[in-house]
Amino acid sequence: MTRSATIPTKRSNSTPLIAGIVLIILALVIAVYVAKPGFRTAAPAIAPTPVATQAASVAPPNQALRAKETNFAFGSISMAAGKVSHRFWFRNEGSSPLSIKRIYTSCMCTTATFVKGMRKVGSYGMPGHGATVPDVNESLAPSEAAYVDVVFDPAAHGPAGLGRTERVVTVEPAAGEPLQLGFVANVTP
Ligand SMILES: [Cu+2]
Repeated sequence: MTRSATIPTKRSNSTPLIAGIVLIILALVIAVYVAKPGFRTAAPAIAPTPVATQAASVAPPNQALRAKETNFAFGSISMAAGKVSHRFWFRNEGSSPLSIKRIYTSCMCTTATFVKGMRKVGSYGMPGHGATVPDVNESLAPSEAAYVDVVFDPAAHGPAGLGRTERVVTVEPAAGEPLQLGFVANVTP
């Protein structure tokens, strides 16, 4: 009787202590995980969504040209397997026609072709080194959508291009802020 009485007393004394320790460890684990620099980049499937949401809420209300997504992750791609492509949709959310003035890329390994319905214009590359990128001068009616087909050649830089690679395609309307469409890839041999 005396024994069985002391055991429950011990248990009930140590239970809050154990629970406290477990909570502290749990908090530390969460803190370390969130503070890790790789926390965001380690999850490419999740990363585009917050970025896109942020861009939409930060954009000024008079910004008519809106992209469906402003970031895309190819994941791991192989130089040997050749070029990869991704389609970035955007649309004129304003109430008047909008003109796409220019489209250009941040590097020569990346090209972008403007496509609206059956019409294809481009492809456009990186400006500079005496090379001027010709104007697009395509218009979008209110609510009209179009896309750019972005092609990335992971072998363009040779072995120097291995590893994490980020590129940006800029779609410049005649008025308003340019659209920045980014992608990331991990280039393997
Ligand atoms: Cu490049």
